[in-house]
Amino acid sequence: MLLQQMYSQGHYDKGDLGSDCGRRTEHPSVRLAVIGGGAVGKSAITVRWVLDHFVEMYDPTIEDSYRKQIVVDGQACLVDVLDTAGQEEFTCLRDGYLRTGRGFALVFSIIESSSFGEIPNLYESVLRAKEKTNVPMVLIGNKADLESQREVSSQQGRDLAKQFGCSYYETSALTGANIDDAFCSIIRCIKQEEGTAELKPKKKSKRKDCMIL
Ligand SMILES: Nc1nc2c(ncn2[C@@H]2O[C@H](COP(=O)(O)OP(=O)(O)OP(=O)(O)O)[C@@H](O)[C@H]2O)c(=O)[nH]1
Ligand SMILES: [Mg+2]
Repeated sequence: MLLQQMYSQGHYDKGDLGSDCGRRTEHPSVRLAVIGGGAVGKSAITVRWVLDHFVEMYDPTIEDSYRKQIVVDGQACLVDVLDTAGQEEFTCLRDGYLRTGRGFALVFSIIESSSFGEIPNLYESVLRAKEKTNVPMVLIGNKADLESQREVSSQQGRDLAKQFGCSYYETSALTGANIDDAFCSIIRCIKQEEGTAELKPKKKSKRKDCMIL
């Protein structure tokens, strides 16, 4: 299947295929890394966001990169997404992406409390690597469609995000729920940090302000 080949090669550049490629260089690019434990759905939410496709089969990631062009709050930008390994044997790659990522999606699975338990350590690793007390981040509780198997409550997720000073989203790569909002939130955080955009929080739904080109 063509789609399978594109993302298993580890790089999918939507801009290369889209009609907007001639303008790509005009837009600032942001680099974000999707991090979390094994099998929590990091690849699935990334592929859902970039390709609007649900990856049903579990194939542990070593490291894959994707590129997507979007408009957030009226400003076009290129997003480089690094889908990282959750399996322990690949933690040697961690230093690299912690250093190069500008923002981080911290992902756990709501049906696996141990994956939630791993998040504080990951959070600390990010702050240590960046040597900062505040790094653009979003906390994501994935597999929200599997409500009957839930082990981590929404309140636990919200409380942890509050401690981190970031937003919390419950997503489903299966249904696509909240995926755009979660990724757009982190891009806003990166832009705010970079000071490249004059962003005023909107009162209405954020979804409308995140447009995929
Ligand atoms: N029902 C449901 N299944 C999901 C969801 N997200 C991921 N999965 C499934 O969970 C399994 C693991 O998903 P992956 O995206 O490969 O997990 P990962 O975090 O990338 O795993 P590593 O690459 O090993 O770190 C796959 O079988 C996915 O289909 C979701 O939101 N809902
Ligand atoms: Mg993966």
